[in-house]
Amino acid sequence: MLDSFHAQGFFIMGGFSLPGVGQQMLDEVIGVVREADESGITPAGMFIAPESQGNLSGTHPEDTVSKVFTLHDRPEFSSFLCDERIAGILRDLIGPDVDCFLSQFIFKNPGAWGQPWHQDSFYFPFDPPRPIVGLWLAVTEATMENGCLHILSGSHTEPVHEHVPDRRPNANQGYMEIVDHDMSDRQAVRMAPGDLLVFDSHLMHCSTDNVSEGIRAAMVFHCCAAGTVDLGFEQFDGFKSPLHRFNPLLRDGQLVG
Ligand SMILES: O=C(O)CCC(=O)C(=O)O
Repeated sequence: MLDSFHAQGFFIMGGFSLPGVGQQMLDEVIGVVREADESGITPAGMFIAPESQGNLSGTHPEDTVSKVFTLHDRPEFSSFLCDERIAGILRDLIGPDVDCFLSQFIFKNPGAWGQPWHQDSFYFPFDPPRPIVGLWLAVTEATMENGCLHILSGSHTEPVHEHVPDRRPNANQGYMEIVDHDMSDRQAVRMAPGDLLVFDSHLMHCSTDNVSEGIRAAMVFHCCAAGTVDLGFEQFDGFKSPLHRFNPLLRDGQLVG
C-alpha cells in the first residue's frame, strides 16, 4: 500500500468499513441539515454548502445540499478516525503527531455536477505545505453513472498547478479547476460502500456528474502534521478558512481520545 501511495499518489482499501458505518454518517448528516433547515441555525463552525445543480424537485432539505463541512468533532465521524488502521496509515504517511483539519460529507444528489480537476493542496495554503493525506470513504456505491472520482495516477509528483474558476455557468461556489495539464490518462475509481481511498493532496482528481436516480455520497477527511500553520489565502487578504479546524488525532504515534 505504501509503495502504491508513493508511486501513484493513492491506494484503495476495499471493504475498509461495514456499509452501515457510512449509512450512520448519512443519517447523522441528514439530521444536521434538517435541524438547520427548521431552526434556521447552522451548528457553530459548520457550513452547509448548497448544490447549484441539485435535485430541485426533491422534497427534503438535503436534496439541495452539496456538502456539509466540519463534522470531525461529532462522535459518529471522529469514531471513524479513531481506528488503529487509520492510525497506522497516518503514522506511516505523516508521522507520529497528526491533526485532522477538515471534514466534509458530500451528498452528490441526482443531477449534481462533478467537481472539476484539482489538487486539494490548492485549497490548503499551509506551512509546511505537505504531507497532507485525504481519506475518501464511499458511503454509497460510486459508479460511472452516479459520478465516481477520476484520478491521474502519479500526478502527486507535480507542484500545485494554477487553478482557475470552474468555467461552467452556475457551477458550485468555490469550484476551481486545472486547465494546463493533460488528463487523458485518467482512471475512474469505482467503489463499493465502505471502500476507502487514501490519497496525496497533490494528486490531480475530479468527479463526474451524477446522471443516476440516486445519491452518490462520500465522507472525506484531511489530515496533516500537528503544528501545521494555516497561512490563509493570500488572494483573500490572509483570510483563513473557517472550515479548517485542527483537531489532534495522533500524538507520539498514539490515537488521542
Ligand atoms: O467526491 C467528489 O465528487 C469530489 C470530491 C473531491 O474532489 C474532493 O474531496 O477533493
